[in-house]
Amino acid sequence: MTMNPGRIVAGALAPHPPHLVYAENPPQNEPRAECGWEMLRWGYERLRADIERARPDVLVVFSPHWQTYVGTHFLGLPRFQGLSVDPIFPNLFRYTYDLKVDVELAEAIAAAAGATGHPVKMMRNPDFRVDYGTIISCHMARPTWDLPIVAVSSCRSAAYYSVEVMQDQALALGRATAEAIGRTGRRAALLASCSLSHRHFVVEGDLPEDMSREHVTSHHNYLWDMRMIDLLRRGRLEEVLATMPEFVNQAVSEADSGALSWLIGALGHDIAGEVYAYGTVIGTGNAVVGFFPPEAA
Ligand code: 2X7
Ligand code: FE2
Repeated sequence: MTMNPGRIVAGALAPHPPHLVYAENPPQNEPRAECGWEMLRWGYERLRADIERARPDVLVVFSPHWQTYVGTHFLGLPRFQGLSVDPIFPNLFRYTYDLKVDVELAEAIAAAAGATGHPVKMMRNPDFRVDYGTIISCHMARPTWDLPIVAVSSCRSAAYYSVEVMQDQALALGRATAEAIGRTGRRAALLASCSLSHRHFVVEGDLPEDMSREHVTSHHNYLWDMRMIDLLRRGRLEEVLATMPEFVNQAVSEADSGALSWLIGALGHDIAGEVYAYGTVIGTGNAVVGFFPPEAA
């Protein structure tokens, strides 16, 4: 029997402010909200439908909040269950999760990345608490949790080397991800879990979902968000990479985690993004953007 070659059927910039899950009031999350951040949530609804149409059989998510300073780690057991609490916003996110992992694909990506000389490790501790970035991006992209995931950590090399080093590593990891997906015959949807500009207010209102208080922290950051979104919409992904060091420094972007560079490395060529939404969350800039490689149609 021959196996169909796998492919990336969808990619997305899928930010993970806990506020979005809070405002959706899913049964898994304990706190209750009245409303909030509708533009982003309605954008996610449309991304969801387009991902569904692409018929993926696995979600591969790269999260800035699983921080592994020695190399890249991958969830390595078929199931993880627990309670995930946002350390900064425990009032908004206390989420009971029960998720399935595509361990075969995770191991294949780890092997492909490891073969490039990058340190990799499988997380096999059954009590490991999955980070909120992974859970929120997966929840917003696929709230039914009917697909297994592959969760990829961020080794934070922008923090202790430079954005350039981070980006070289993330691009290589992206290429290894695409190669392993091809080899294992998966139809994968990739989620780069990060905000754009990432300076947030340090004081929260009594009612977190009071939208009369919500706006970007500075015009400077807004201009940077628009510059990056313009490149993403026009499919100028090489230019996104070239602009990344300045963007990260100027807008304190959460793309410093490598999530967006990893996605671009995996996509492997320029492709125009569909911008479903842009909105601020406690002052940070967030865009929901989908990429649907034509060769996967
Ligand atoms: O982790 C986050 C984030 N990236 C953006 C906004 C608010 C909270 O948490
Ligand atoms: Fe974050």
